Formats: sequence, C-alpha cells, structure tokens
Amino acid sequence: MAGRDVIIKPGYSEELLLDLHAKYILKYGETEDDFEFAVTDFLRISGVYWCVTAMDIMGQLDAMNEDVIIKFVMDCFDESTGGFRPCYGHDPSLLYTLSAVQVLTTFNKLDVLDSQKVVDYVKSLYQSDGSFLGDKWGEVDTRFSFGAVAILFLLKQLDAIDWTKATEFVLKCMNFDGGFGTRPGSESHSGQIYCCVGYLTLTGNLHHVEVDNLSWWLAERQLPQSGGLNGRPEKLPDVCYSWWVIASLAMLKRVNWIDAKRLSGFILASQDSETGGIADRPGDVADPFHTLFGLAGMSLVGADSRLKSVNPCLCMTEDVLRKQGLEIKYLPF
Ligand code: 7TP
Ligand code: ZN
Repeated sequence: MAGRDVIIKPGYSEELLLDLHAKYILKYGETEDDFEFAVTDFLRISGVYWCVTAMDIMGQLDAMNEDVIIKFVMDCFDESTGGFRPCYGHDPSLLYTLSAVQVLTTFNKLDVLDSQKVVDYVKSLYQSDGSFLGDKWGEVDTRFSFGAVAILFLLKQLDAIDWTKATEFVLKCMNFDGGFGTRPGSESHSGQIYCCVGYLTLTGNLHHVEVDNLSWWLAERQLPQSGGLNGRPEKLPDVCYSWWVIASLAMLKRVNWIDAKRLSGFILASQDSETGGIADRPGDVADPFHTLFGLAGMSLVGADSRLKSVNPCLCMTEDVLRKQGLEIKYLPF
C-alpha cells in the first residue's frame, strides 16, 4: 500500500547525540527562577514525566532536581478528588494522574502520596458498562482504560477493581483488522492499540488479541522511503508513533516484524543536532514529548547500548520497575 512519506536528506547525524539531548532536557526545565518544564500549562505534569523518563533512559536522572520536581508534582495533587492536575489551577484528569504516579515511582517517592485517595479517584471514573471517563467532563476513551489500570498497577492496587467488565469494554473496541479504536466501532489507531494492548497486558488478558492479524497491521505502519512509522494508513511517519507501534509489537513479542535499522535511521534523522532534542520528523522543531519517545524507541529496538532498557507497557526504565518490585507477566506467545 503506497502511503505518504518524507524524504530524508543526506547529511544527518548517524549517531545518537546523547549529551546534547540531556542538555536540551535540562535546559527545558529552567525558565528564569520559575520551574518551567512544559511550554503550556495544560500538559505540564506530563511534560515533567516525559523529561524525567528521557533522562532516566539516558542514565542522567541524577542531573535532575528531584526535590523541586516532587514538590511540583505534589502541588498538582487535588485533595478533594484524589486526582492530579496538569499544574496548579487546572482540572485533574486520569492522564495527568498517571504522569504524576509515573514520576513519583521513578523517584521512589510514592510514600508521600495518600494512595487510597488516588485509588478512589480512579474508581470514581469507572462506568457500569466497563468504560472509564478521563475526568469530570465525561468523555469515554480506551486511553482511560489503560490509564486506570496503569495507575493501579504502579500503586500495587490492581485488586481495587473487578476488571471483567472493563476488559469486555476494551475487547468491544477491537476491529476486524485486529486493531483497536477509541470506542466500539472507532477505526484502529496506533496510539489506541498501544493503550489497549497495554491494558490487556496488565490485566493478563492479552490472549484475547489476534496476534498475527494485529502484528501485521502494526508492521505495515513502517514506510518504505524513510523507515519511520505512521499512526494510521495514509499518514506521515512520526517519531512518537514509532513508540506506540514498536511498544505494541514488543508486548506481542513481534519487534522483529519491523526493520529496526531503518527505524533507528528515521529517529536519528529527526534529531536537532544544534539545540539537541528529537522532533516528530526530520527538519521539525524538537520537543520533550518526541525526545522521550524517540529515545524509548531506540532503546526498544536495541539501537544504542548506552540507553537503559525501557518497559514497553509503561514507558519507564526496567531498572525502576525492578527496584520497586513491579513485575509484569507477559504471555508466552
Ligand atoms: C504542539 O501542539 C500540541 C498538540 C497536542 C501540543 C500538545 C498536544 S497534547 O498535549 O494533546 N499531546 C502531547 C504533545 C506534546 C507536545 C509537546 O510537549 C510540545 C512541547 C512539549 C513539552 O513537554 C507536542 C505534541 C503533542 N502531541 C501532538 C502530536 C504528537 N505528534 C504529532 N502531534 C501533532 C500529542 C498529544 C496527545 C498525547 C499523546 C500521548 C500522550 O501520552 C499524551 C498526549
Ligand atoms: Zn508525534
């Protein structure tokens, strides 16, 4: 199938510019005397997660100001709901709560949290049809099913919810092509597939997927010209989709269904060799989001031995998960 693609101009860096990326992330966090991790308020706590995890993968976590980060994260905690806001003054949501829990886990600081409140928050978003809302505004999306189970897994509170109905809901979002969408009947999309495969992995239900059918759809996301991966047929390749796709393939034990060498070439070409950081595709402006998922993708395909191993389900280092006794049981495909 002919898809849209980009042409990589010759002359890009053939190696991963680790020092430059670490400097880029560190600099991103400092604006005047204020702690400014993200460009925009509405995603700041997720920006903190992207930066912290990128640094951890590069083995540079020690260079970050842990105390300032933990204080920022806890200032985002909303006592009245038990959820986390993206920053002070905004509404809490399940997605920002996952980012907060991921950051606290990485710094081994979950004990500063009243985790029962967080558990109750997650339960408050559970619907009788098995779906989850993302926040009080009431949208339903399989991303929230993943967010819910990932939060409770990290808090070691998976038993707080009976996942039977929730699993039925996720499986209703499976399509004839083996992929998953936002809600029942929605078209397959790499990001949604990642969330559903991650959900099914954490709840021990991955045997319900049609492994070969789904892996085939995922492998077809790699574009012939650039080696990058797209999120859906006919879309341009994007570094972050590299992550959603190969992380899904990794959970399905099918990473070798894509050409790792060509994918790493695309990610390397998306580096900004002046400022540091990685962009969505070659020539675009770098940001922490694509920097994390570019590094995580490079780690997952084993493209650079200086990178720590990344867990495909949670996008955190295996080091952190091991140290916290967080073991994921994969199915033996
Ligand atoms: C620049 O325009 C956007 C568009 C959407 C900025 C943010 C978003 S988003 O919050 O809905 N989101 C994450 C996201 C973040 C960035 C970004 O982060 C820039 C600087 C920083 C600092 O931390 C940039 C894009 C982005 N997108 C949009 C996107 C990604 N690839 C192509 N595009 C257009 C993803 C978007 C949705 C999202 C996906 C995964 C996730 O864990 C959280 C949110
Ligand atoms: Zn992207």
